[in-house]
Amino acid sequence: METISTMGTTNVFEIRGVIEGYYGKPWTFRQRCDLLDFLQAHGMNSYFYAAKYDAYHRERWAELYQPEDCRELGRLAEHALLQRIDFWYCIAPGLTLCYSDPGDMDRHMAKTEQVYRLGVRHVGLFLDDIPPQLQHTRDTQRYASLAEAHIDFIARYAALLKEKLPEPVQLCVCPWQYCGTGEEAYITALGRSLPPEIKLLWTGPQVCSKTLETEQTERFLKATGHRPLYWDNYPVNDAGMYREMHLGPLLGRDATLGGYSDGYLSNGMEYYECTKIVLYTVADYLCDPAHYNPEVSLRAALESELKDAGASLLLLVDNTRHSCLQEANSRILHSVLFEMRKALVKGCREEAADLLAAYVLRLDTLEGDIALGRIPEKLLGELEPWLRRHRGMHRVLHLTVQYLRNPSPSLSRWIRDELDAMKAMTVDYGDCDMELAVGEILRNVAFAHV
Ligand code: 14T
Repeated sequence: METISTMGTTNVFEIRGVIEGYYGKPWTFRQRCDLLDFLQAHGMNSYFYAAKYDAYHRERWAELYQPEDCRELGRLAEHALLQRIDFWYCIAPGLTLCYSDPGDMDRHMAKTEQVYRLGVRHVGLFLDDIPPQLQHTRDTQRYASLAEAHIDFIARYAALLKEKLPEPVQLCVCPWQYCGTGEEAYITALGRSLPPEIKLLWTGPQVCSKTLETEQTERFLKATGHRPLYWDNYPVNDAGMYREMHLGPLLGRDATLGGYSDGYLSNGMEYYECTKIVLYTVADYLCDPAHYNPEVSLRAALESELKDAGASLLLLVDNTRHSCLQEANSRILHSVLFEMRKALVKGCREEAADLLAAYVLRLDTLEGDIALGRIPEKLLGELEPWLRRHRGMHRVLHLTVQYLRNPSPSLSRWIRDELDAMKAMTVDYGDCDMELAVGEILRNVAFAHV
């Protein structure tokens, strides 16, 4: 049942939810239950289980779950039902599957039936991130292309779902090619051959798309005969993005997208607590795309999770928001450095020191909040490498204030050592301008006693 206030309007996404589809440590049972509660509380309705590093989802897709895993999956499906969240169990057999082998289809069906018995009524067939060529001679003899093999396998699978399972089961497919325009040969052929009730996942123009636009969606529909079910690769930070922490709000998704797609799923980060912060903004967008305000939503998210400490954590968040959605990082720090440079150009060193000191004071407040236990340990644990970088920056800026007020060669050396130590840290952090600004100061501010 639809409960959100935007019910009836055309731009609401039908499927609204989260996909656990990243490469990395899967979320725990407790985190997944917490997520299901969160989804329900925030107007979303779907959870896609596609944990790349659950061996039984991908590598050992052909094997059935052991009884203990089964119990846990069953409890999860039950919890989802209780919260009225559709639980989509996704299987990714493409690494080894022989499409034309009846034995492989049997194994695939047996796995489906295993989760069906646990209460699953929504399944995904995932064919992403697999070799682009058919791997088995049997298949190359039978099919002219990967698309043809996929079309045939999906059609037979869909028929078996209807034939063998007493209750209806919804099916979605993640195609081998999951991004672009929709006009590429593989996806056009696949889309056109599948009936519209089989949903097609799509990440937009890129794997991690900077924008998702209604026009792109219409083009996709025209080419494939399907409305895309958006798999949005945000905030996910796996693969080449592992140095980044994506705490920025959702950006760049058209307000009218919901009326032109089958739904929207956000792919999470393995850092569950951090993911949740971003999901507040995703939920705000999904519930009322036309009035979504990213910055307001982000502040509200931090406040809901952290109460008063939210405002101080915003300082760290501000430096960890670089992603495919947005190159710019560190709005707050940038404006401080900008004002400081203006003061220095005028020759007002005291004014520059005061401006920076005010920022350092805010950083002190964050440390105070941490010391007082106002920021949950779970969140701090996930943020550890980024927090370490943040603290390095804090030390440098603190010393720079002192240096501006009372420069000395030893202080200069100390600051340079701290900056060098930070270079060894392997996280992306939005304060590179800080290094430049501090470097300038060290070069340009004369020592009083020289
Ligand atoms: F199927 C998809 F829609 C999809 O996005 N697949 C994976 C996904 O599991 C992963 O979390 C995401 C973000 O890295 O991108 C896809 O995986 C890739 C794609 C690449 F182009 C991993 C590495 C790549 F170079």
